[in-house]
Amino acid sequence: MEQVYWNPTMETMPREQLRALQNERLRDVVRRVYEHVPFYRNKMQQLGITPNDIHGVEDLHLLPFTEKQDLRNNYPFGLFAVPQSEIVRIHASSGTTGKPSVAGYTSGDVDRWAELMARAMYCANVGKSDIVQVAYGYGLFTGGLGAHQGAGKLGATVIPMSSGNTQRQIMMMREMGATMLCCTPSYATHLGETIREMGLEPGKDIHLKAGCFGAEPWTEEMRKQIEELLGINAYDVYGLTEIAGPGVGFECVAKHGMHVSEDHVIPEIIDPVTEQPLPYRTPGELVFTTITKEGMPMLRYRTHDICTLDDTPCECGRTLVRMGRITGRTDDMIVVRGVNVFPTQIESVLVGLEGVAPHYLLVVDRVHSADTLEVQVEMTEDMVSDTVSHIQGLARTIHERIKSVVGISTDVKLVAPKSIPRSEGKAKRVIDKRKL
Ligand code: DLL
Repeated sequence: MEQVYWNPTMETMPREQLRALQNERLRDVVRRVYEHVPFYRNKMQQLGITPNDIHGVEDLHLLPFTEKQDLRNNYPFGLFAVPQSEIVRIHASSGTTGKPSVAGYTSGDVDRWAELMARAMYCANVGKSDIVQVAYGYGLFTGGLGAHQGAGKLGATVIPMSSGNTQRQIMMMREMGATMLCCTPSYATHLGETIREMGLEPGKDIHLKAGCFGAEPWTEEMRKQIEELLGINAYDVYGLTEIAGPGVGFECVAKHGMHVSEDHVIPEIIDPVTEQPLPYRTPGELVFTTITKEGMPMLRYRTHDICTLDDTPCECGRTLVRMGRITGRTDDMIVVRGVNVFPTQIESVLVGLEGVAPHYLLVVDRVHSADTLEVQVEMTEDMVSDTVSHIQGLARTIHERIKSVVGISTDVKLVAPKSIPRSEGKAKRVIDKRKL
């Protein structure tokens, strides 16, 4: 039988056996941070617990949470569990305010992360004979190097493009015959549109067959759009600097949620307000405990990403739980006239609709003490030359559909093609003028 798993032992381990492994690794990491990270020792002492109280996953709820702010307070190396001389790599995620959060990786951490990303890419059918174009940014952001290491582990040929320089990306993709693309979904859309504008045809001029896209929320509608534009299979991949980078969650052929490599991390879903763990298939905030990281282990790290976890068996045969698509972040949510709105809800309405391009921007403001939400969406070239009444009709349709999804009236503004800035990395979907 054709091997469909990069690491069959770990990816299909019976759950009881996996639980035993997690218990052992959890006890080990709790002991390590207690001994080597004053922040965790203090937190545990405040809670009146010692490593002896943690026998396994059933005791996870006793452990303290870790917040992004804790990383900032201990900036830059305060949460490292090993001497700095053992750290071989630093990554950081750019915060909009204050200090970035810094993560340090030992050589073993880098290897394990490459393993996670190799699992993800292998799922997308990438192997030794593939040519992987990495168009995530290289640098402190984990996307570029994360995808690079994963492809390297599979023995694939890597084109380390980094993000941006779209014409050059397409030239390389075409001339090198890239078969796999790694970048943000918003940049994949931009690349796909530019390929079409250049008169190039996927399948004939461009030989991509798959893509691993992540680093920002995206919808099923956006997936279809990208698959059509590039003629590929598009897979979702999830990760975050504090835990490992891309590869923490990865989609299989079923494309029904991302498997979490539970031999390296323990995921939980909690109610973001009460902080109580929630059962499988209930949406809430995703929390991770790393159980194999050496450099900067994290206990119950609050991601602020919203999704569900599902332990029902997957048709691919992996026993690892699946996390659903990220529908938003608790801090991405915009509250307009008391109603919670996530950009992905609006995206699901807009993308794929006849007459509009998959580029949009939400502008929130407060006028005469009332919140307003303007939804700017680009028209296609065809639509621009259509009649005024058709354009108005399209705006009305969008308005009604958004209203039925989010429950509030918005100002829909159809804007000229290419007027919304394109992103090469994570797209900016919201401008909240109330916060300026
Ligand atoms: O974005 C790591 C990454 C790179 C993941 C490339 C996937 C591909 P950070 O910059 O630390 O790390 O940002 C992490 O990005 O908490 C989510 O809010 C968001 N995010 C990451 N992947 C996804 C995804 C990288 N597949 C933050 N869907 C996370 C939705 C995602 N949001």
